[in-house]
Amino acid sequence: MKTSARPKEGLFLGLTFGLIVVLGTVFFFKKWLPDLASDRVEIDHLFYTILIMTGIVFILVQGITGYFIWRYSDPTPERAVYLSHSRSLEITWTTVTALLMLALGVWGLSLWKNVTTGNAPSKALAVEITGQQFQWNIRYPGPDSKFGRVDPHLISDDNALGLDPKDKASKDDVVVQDDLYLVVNRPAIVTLRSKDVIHSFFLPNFRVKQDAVPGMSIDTWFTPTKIGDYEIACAQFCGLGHYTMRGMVHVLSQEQFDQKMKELGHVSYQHHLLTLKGE
Ligand SMILES: [Cu+2]
Repeated sequence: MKTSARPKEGLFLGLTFGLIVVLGTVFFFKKWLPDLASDRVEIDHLFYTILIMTGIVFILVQGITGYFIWRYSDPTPERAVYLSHSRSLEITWTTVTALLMLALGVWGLSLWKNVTTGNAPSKALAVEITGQQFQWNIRYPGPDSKFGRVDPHLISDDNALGLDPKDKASKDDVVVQDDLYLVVNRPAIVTLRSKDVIHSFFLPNFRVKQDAVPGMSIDTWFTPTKIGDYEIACAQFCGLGHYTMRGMVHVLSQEQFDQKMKELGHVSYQHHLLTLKGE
């Protein structure tokens, strides 16, 4: 005859796992990514594929665990079936998991190759971005489409990148802080560098995140697809002012962009250099 009641622990733990299932389901359906403004839609596909796969497994495992805790906390002698092992079950879950991981790995690697070393179209807009505590120095090659020479010895408050005023190609380079101008539907190749510590160039709306490492030049490319203003964040803790290391991407039409470059050509550091030299 059944006399003893189910112990409180079983009920409590069972309900706790039930709560995890409820919360897991709520978070599963939340909006995970900000509005997409670039051509990197495949990153979203990969992200949501992984989220759906792991989300379903997570919710199932927590739910079944909670149910078993509750079910077998019943002190009436109903024993669970003892299973030492099952070869076919083990082979199945190992193979299926391995194949899924392999597929995700191959997909992820080919995607990564495309956004980092993949060939950007030749009409791409070239921009060089140098991280510095705590700002983004953004350099455009100017009308000659050539980045001029820089020399670390020439770095000063007025010349953040050490542009060499004796180099012709440097003269028309445009350097601005924290405002990145790009052209809608025109691929952009960003070359990332750093003057001091590791920073991370993060454009949430563009699905772009790439470290800027001292001593290295790292390229990444993407195509903005929507006109508008978007955030640039530093995603690598880089010092006390890290939280202030914030900029904006302004996606413009080609005409607006050309106009902007003209304006900036007159206020950039390059202009200061020429003024200093009395030219
Ligand atoms: Cu930083």
